[in-house]
Amino acid sequence: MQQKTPTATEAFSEAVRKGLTQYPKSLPSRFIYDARGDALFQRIMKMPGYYLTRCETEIFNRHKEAIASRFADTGSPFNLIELGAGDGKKTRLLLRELLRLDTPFSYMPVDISENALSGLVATLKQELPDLRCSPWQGTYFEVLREIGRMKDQRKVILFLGSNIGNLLHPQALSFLKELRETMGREDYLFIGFDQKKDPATVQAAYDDPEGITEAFNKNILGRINRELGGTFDPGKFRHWEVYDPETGTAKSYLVAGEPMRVEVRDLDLEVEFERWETIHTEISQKYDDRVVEWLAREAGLVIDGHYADSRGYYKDYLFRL
Ligand code: AVI
Repeated sequence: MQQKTPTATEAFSEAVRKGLTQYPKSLPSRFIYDARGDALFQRIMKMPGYYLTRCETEIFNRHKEAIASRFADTGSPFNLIELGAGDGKKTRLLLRELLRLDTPFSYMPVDISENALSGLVATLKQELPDLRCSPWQGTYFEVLREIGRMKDQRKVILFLGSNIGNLLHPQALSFLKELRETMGREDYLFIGFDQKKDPATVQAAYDDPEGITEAFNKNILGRINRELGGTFDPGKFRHWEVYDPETGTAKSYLVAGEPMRVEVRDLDLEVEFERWETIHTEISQKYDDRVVEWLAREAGLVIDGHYADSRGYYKDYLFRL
């Protein structure tokens, strides 16, 4: 029997119930992203301390010819599938370069947000009228199933922005293994991995003085209030960021500043908080070559090249079977 895919509200409800009734409490970071969360993340990407986006843009500016010619190196047509395409700003640098080459390709931006996709398609129509573009709206899980059916067509899969860093190593590994299952001998996987660096630089990227990251983190509470009848007072929680330079893991928490009882009416749930009790909301993993090599080996992939920014803050790796 085929399992029914839960609706977005069911998945959110399930995660909130599970996360707030366990000890220590936690909520999955993917639920930070509704329209407000998306807008806050756009502001984060422009913050002076949030170096990740600028580093990947620098990599694309510096290496776009080399990267595009690797994608097109077999000379056969391919589908360029971007997981979590968002506004596709950085990718446009590569798309422009790919259009200059002779190899035909189709761009398939994938995103969970219909809003983000329609904005992206409109921009691409204007800026790159010759581009063949077939957007897909869906979760990574649904999309992986579809990609798996495209065995006869060559693929280059993009997963940019160090989005992989929001997954724990075991989750990242199973995601890589699932991607590997969809790949053929001539396919590539191109992934951005934020690198280990001065701990103060990482800390500052996730704890800005303006409080934009704090608002982003607290949006998960706002979303519970808006969508599930929650009674959280986000002002009573503190945004707390911890970076462990040994493991390379940056962890975001919301810390209760006083004891409280919160209701989530639609779930018929009452949650107690003691003073200083935490909700763990996000990890942002930082990597080095050794860890990326380990992930690749465990997933049955080979690293076939990598591209770094001038400071070595960030790397995009090219994987194949
Ligand atoms: C989307 N993701 C890669 C961001 C990151 O750096 O982990 C999300 C983010 N969280 C706080 N600031 C940015």
